[in-house]
Amino acid sequence: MTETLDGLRLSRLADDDLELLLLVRHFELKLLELYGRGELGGTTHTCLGQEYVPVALRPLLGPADHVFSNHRGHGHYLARFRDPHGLLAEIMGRRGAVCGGVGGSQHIHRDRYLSTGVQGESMPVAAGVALHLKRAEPGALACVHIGDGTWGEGAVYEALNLAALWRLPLLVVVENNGIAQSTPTASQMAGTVAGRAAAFGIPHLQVVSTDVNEIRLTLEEEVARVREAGPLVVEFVTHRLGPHSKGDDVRPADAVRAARDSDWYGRYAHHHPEQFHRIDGAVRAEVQAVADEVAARPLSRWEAPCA
Ligand SMILES: Cc1ncc(C[n+]2csc(CCOP(=O)(O)OP(=O)(O)O)c2C)c(N)n1
Ligand SMILES: [Mg+2]
Repeated sequence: MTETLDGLRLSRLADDDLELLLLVRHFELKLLELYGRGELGGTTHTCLGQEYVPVALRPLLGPADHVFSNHRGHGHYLARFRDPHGLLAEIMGRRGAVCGGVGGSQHIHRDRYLSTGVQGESMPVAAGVALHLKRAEPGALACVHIGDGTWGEGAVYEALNLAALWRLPLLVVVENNGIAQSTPTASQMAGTVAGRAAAFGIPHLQVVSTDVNEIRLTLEEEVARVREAGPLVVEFVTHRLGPHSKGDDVRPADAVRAARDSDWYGRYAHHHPEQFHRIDGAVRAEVQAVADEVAARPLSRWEAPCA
């Protein structure tokens, strides 16, 4: 799959999709701002630049499907639940937190959604859940998000092996942003993600586009096939716009510039200015209101296991 002819044009989205994209963008920017002011503790990894991945996948996944997220998971959570209050409360340790404030940014459990900060941990867990789904709830799938650097974890291959052997309904979404913390992918990965999937006989699809409509069209049938036929690796070629977590961006200036040039945000504003500015302003105000309201809440208390 390649970009459309002018290389950068983005098709017009439904208002609802654009709202979600912008919700994730402004939520993440707000987190970095709150950190900068010392109002958040712990750590956080923003998905700035990668927001379109879970937004594109959203209508392709149903309530019976499980989503396994990683350390860069705020967009995955917001695309699933549209719950910025619960997530920010979790990160800030305030009342109304999704997991009582003990999970923080990286460890969230809600219904059929689970995230982990331990790289690679989710792959065998997702494969196990996919096995259960195949037996008990045929038609449902397990979707697991991992980064390019996580292909350095052995657990990934144990899970791929069994997923292929047992034809498990496992959708592996690789967000290949070309870097793992401070190590460029080219410096640590021999071969390719495609080659590694092929070694297990698992189909692989590479997505270069950042156009949500186009991505959905490409993936719709492929994801449907996972439900019946077995695993699929979808590799998004994407960019990390921000630092790895907070102030730890050690990339050379040209790498940061290349990431910014690929960003959907400015391009969408350029191509669809009226819709963009109308919704962008509203979502900025919404996120500010969420931050004000959540920051004013009392501290969270651990009372019962999270949902
Ligand atoms: C098992 C394990 N080792 C190391 C870390 C520390 N760590 C957190 S994120 C990260 C890099 C992950 O890179 P990638 O998979 O490409 O995801 P990205 O951060 O680029 O989204 C590392 C080394 C960890 N969380 N878990
Ligand atoms: Mg990476």
